[in-house]
Amino acid sequence: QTGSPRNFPFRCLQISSFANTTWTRTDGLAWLWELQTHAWRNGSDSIHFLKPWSRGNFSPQQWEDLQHILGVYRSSFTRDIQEFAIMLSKVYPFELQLSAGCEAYPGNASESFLHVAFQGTHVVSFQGTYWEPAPDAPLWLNRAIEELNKDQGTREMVQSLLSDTCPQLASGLLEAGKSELEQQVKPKAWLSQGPSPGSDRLQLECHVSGFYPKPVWVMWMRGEQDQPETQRGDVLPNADDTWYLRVTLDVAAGEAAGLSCRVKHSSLGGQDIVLHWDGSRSS
Ligand code: J81
Repeated sequence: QTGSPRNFPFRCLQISSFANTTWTRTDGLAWLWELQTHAWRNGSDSIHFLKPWSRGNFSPQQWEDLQHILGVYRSSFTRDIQEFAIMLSKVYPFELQLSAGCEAYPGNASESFLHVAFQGTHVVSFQGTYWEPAPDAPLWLNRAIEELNKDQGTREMVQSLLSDTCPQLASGLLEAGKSELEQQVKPKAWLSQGPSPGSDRLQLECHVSGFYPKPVWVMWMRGEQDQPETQRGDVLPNADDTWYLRVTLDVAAGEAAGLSCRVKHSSLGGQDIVLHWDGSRSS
């Protein structure tokens, strides 16, 4: 894999809650691949940098300008949605989520996207130069989309943010944060006994934590044999940009001896971690 160009998408998420006609809040966050780079809390005038390299290659003036555009956008968005809610008789409370971003490819190419979800379902996207309904969007949305498309100034701004600003920010972030993005952090692993799944049965737990990047392989084994009944949890985030995974196996109490947990991760360079279940702990 070394030497081959890797792509790291840059994603911005906006979460807007409309509780009733007067109470709303909007929060924003941005991620480069697995790392959160920015946070924009409701009511805050400025976008918070979460990494020393979150400025990318933007000048202070470029950040000023971007923050100004986004500040105007946030209050206009809230007002627009409240007006749409009246026009379309939408019942409070409701949630809107925006997901926008881009990915820069070698040779100045890039791809961008902007999707909007209403109550968790994708309803609108920005495609090229227009707002468009999602394939199964409800019909009532067409009136909102018609209104949105009348605003040529906003369409031009969205287009320029997606096709110029986003890739420029993303490639600057990529350059500045490359070593952190490409770092390898080794997992630690430990075993424990979970709640008993039944009489004479044991739940063996293998915990793996502190690794980066996210892809990891963890299996309960008997010798060289994978145990297919191994149950894998979700890979969960730690607070320090590393990951955690718990993998369990239910076995008859008499069969726990001889089992081991094997961990493969890119940081280990082929030196898998192997932990053996201590038969004395379960007797
Ligand atoms: C309940 C219904 C749900 C329907 C789903 C709606 C999806 C909404 C998506 N729309 C938006 O995100 C845009 C919201 C704001 C926009 O409509 C404009 O009000 C706002 C201000 O526009 C005015 O000033 C601009 C200059 O500041 C231009 O002159 C414009 O012509 C004029 O109308 N527009 C902006 O703030 C532009 C920036 C958009 C950035 C979008 C990033 C996601």
